Amino acid sequence: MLITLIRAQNLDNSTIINGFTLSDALVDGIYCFNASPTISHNHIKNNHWGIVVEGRSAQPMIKNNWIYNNQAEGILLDDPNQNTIIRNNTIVANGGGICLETGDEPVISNCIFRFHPEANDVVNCTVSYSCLENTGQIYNPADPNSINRHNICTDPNFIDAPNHDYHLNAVSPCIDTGDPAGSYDDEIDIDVQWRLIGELIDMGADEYCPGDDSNPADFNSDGAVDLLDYSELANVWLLDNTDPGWNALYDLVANHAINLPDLDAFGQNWLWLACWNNTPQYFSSSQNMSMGMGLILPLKQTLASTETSLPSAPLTSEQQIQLLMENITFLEEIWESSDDVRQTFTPQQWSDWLKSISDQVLELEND
Ligand SMILES: [Ca+2]
Ligand SMILES: [Ca+2]
Ligand SMILES: [Ca+2]
Ligand SMILES: [Ca+2]
Repeated sequence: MLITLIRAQNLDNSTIINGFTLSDALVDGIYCFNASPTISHNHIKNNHWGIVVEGRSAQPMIKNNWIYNNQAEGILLDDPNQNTIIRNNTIVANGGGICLETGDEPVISNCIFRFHPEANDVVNCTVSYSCLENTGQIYNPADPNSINRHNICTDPNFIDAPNHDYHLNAVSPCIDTGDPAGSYDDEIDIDVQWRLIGELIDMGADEYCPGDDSNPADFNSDGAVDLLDYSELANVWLLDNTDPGWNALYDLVANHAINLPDLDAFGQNWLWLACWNNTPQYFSSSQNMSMGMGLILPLKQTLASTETSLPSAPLTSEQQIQLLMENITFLEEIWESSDDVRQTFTPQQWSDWLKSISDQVLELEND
């Protein structure tokens, strides 16, 4: 067994200690001495201390960690810099939560403290926008300002605390009760989900992800409705339930056939992203965004004409032909304009898709 798992000493703020499980150290999970790393998205458990911060000449940022089951404090502060920031950590079932041994208070907010000897949640320092068991941080007559710190003292409603699953369940009072004035741009939670789902940031390291985590048009279940799904739809285009290869997955508007109502339904979910998906596979970078926007518009415009008329009133043959021709133009344009499309699909796949549509146009014209 190691005494200290990570020793961060005299490091500047370019160091990031991210994504580790740090467990079973005889002394410290992380010992941070006069160093300013960002410590984020770690599971720090079963050590003597979780994190020890010491020294006035540095300012670590400790956020979005689960810190639990450590024998002594989750975080011990020994004469830290007052600009040390500790926020959005879930600090649970340790000998204590955060203890300031000596020195100035750091800034502590948006944390959850639970299952500690009650007086040990937070010792010698104050917290704000946090969930505690220790009522002294909620309103302390000797400290009238305590009421302005927006702390709460209720069960955080973890999904499964006995098995160390400290995600928030749907009724958690920690949802949307973090500090509204904080800056959380581009931040992710312990699950690599976006922060700021819902109205406000949540307390603790988990941002609660509501029901918007799946979509029937996300055929490949990667958390995004994009060209990859469009391609799957293309592969089954115009099949009905008597055809080999029929799969009801694609029959979004259930009529035992994959046809225009399904394309319409697909278009309405176009570019949907699951709340857990912060890395959409297809439109991941800003350079792709312009292409994404280019895609949204023609598809939506193309499909808009069907929105009010499908599925209740069938389109006339002329309307169907027009819709299909617009789709062909749209697909030709994105093939020409996008390197990404050409790298993702073979010319054969793309022309098969186009041909299947133009075949349908011919069929309609011959009727
Ligand atoms: Ca939220
Ligand atoms: Ca989450
Ligand atoms: Ca998908
Ligand atoms: Ca259908």
